[in-house]
Amino acid sequence: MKFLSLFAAAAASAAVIETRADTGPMASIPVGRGTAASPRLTNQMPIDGGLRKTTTHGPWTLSPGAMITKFANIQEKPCSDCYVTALMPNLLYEDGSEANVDTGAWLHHLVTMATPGPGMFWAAGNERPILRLNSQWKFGLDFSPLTMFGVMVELMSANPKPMTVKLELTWEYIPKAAAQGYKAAYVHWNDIGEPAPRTGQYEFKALPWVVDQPGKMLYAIGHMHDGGVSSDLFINGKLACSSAMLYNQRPHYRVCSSGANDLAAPNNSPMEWHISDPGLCTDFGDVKRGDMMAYTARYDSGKYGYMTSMNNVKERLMGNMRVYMGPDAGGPTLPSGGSMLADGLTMEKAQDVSEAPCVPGPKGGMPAAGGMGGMGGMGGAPASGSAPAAGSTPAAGSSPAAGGMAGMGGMPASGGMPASGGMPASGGMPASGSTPAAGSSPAAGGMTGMGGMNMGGS
Ligand SMILES: [Cu+2]
Repeated sequence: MKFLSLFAAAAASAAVIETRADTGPMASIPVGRGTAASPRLTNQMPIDGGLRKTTTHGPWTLSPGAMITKFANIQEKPCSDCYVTALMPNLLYEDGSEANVDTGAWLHHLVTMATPGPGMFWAAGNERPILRLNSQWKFGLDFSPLTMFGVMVELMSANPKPMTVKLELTWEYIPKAAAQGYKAAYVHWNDIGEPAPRTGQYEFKALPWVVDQPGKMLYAIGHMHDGGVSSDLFINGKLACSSAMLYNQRPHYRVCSSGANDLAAPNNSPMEWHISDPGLCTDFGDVKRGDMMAYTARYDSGKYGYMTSMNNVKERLMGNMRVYMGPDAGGPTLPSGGSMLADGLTMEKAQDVSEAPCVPGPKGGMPAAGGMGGMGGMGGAPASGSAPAAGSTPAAGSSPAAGGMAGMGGMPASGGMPASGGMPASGGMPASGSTPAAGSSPAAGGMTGMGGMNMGGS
């Protein structure tokens, strides 16, 4: 229960560890192809007359060192009969200030669901990433008047004192009456499950997926745990997006090392290394029915530290990449086709953290006196040819729907989702009825996990 999977398909992906030599972490990938973070939504101008709304969920109180999972069922949704075009999560204290690593507050995981509609359409770790679906083409997540919206959160405290936090979601949406030409986007999850951390440079692969309808790849980001280097997406064997894991790029992530035993600060680094942003890929190509989508999650323990609990125990790893796709065709957002850059948005560049001071964290780290010092050599040997760390057996043949419905059994009866509706069998696919490849849908693991969750209020 300590580490409950909200993301999925752990059982469904027998991750395979292999080395790969075809490309480095950021080799010749242009801007918009995973090297830079998205601007925070609050730093973006709305696109196509999109409206903004903030919803809050919680609050929840955590005792020192606690890890809690909460399901907030039937939450206020941002809009009805609309397309959701952008989203940003954040974790706040009751006074509205940001609750983050520097004060021992982790938004360990977040999963959002909308049904009937896009299903399990969004997730985040403590990197609190941005979703943006209409930077170039007219797509959004379809929220109908019947759509019910729910949130699962997994929160972790590394704070020596009790703390009370709430989730804030900032949305951008377009009412359907004003959304001429818009169509529903869908998401496909690529997932390696939750392998144990290893030493050195190593990688995990998800089971490939065969694209079942043509469309545009609108948006993709990877979710990994600290230690991650990049989430790489391949279409027919060719690298389409390498979502770099970007560390310590925002203030609340720069925590000073608590000493030589701080697993989050390897090689005597004066600062812990925490993922603050995933590099995003936006409007990065078309897919055809029958294309093979594959995913590799790359880790390097010699370069970055690991996510740890309050008592300095390593958390398990994750690697998933959500690829948001727009079925043909949908017109361009901007008359010229446009782009995020053309619309006044700029990708946020990685900052040089070598000059930025760290702040003492809840574990009592000391502020760094000087620069970062050398990162040292790569620790350990590549895990070439090693057996999968997780050793999980693929749930081949098991239907995502089965897991999804089983999971619903754990939901509150009163005010729950309707039995007939439940979570979409397709687990994040659109209501149009297409079915993801067996074994690679998040629905199985994610929804199964819900069955064992501690639900209800705080
Ligand atoms: Cu995770």
